[in-house]
Amino acid sequence: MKKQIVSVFAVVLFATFSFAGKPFPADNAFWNKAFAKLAESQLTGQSKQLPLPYAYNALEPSVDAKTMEIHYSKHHAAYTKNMNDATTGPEYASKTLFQLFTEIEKYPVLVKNNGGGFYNHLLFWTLMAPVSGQEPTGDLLKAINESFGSVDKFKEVFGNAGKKQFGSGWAWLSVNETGKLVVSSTPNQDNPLMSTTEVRGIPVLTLDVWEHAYYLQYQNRRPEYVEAFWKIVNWKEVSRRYDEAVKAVK
Ligand code: MN3
Repeated sequence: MKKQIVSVFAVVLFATFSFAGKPFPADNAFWNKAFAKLAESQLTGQSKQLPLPYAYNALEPSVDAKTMEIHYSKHHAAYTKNMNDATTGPEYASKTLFQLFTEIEKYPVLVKNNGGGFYNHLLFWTLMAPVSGQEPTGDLLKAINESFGSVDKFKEVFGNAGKKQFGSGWAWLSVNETGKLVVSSTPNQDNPLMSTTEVRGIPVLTLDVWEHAYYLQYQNRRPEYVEAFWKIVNWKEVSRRYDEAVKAVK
């Protein structure tokens, strides 16, 4: 009996402290604190493209070399230049890119579109690799099973987010404010780091479903492109980002 009272007391105490430390829904202060713990937290509106971590033809046959070349050297380069041009004002000098994202409604749509375009692609390149047959393992695998039931079920949910996104946009797997994995999609160059996005979180996997990402090779067959993506997912990097994100929201 005494033990029961103690454990009930402990649960109430824990619940109180959890609530006090983590208001729901998570606010901008919460996200800014979480984002500051990420490896990419030093990015600003004046950041540069990183070198592509593999050759343009390295992801064939899932993604053809010409698409990779145009996507990286034209599209991503343009988002980067346009972001840099749009963020030269003094109001951007002391802000990181992630700080801008947490109050993105305060800035011109040019900053949102090109800041998103810069970051989303920077992230996307790291999440693919010229490997095949990799699957999620360890804590990431456990979390996927917990949130979706199985890896196959997760792939179906994420794949549908990409296939069904109307027009241009992105599919996302993110760690939300409670540390759980969630799938979502966004239009344009929006992402889950932005205050204007319905499902907020720290992205750990993403897929570009703009036509420029697949049209040369797949034309209107977006579902084929989405299926081919699973052959080149860099699960090691997804795991690293998952571990980092879970620590950041704690
Ligand atoms: Mn793109």
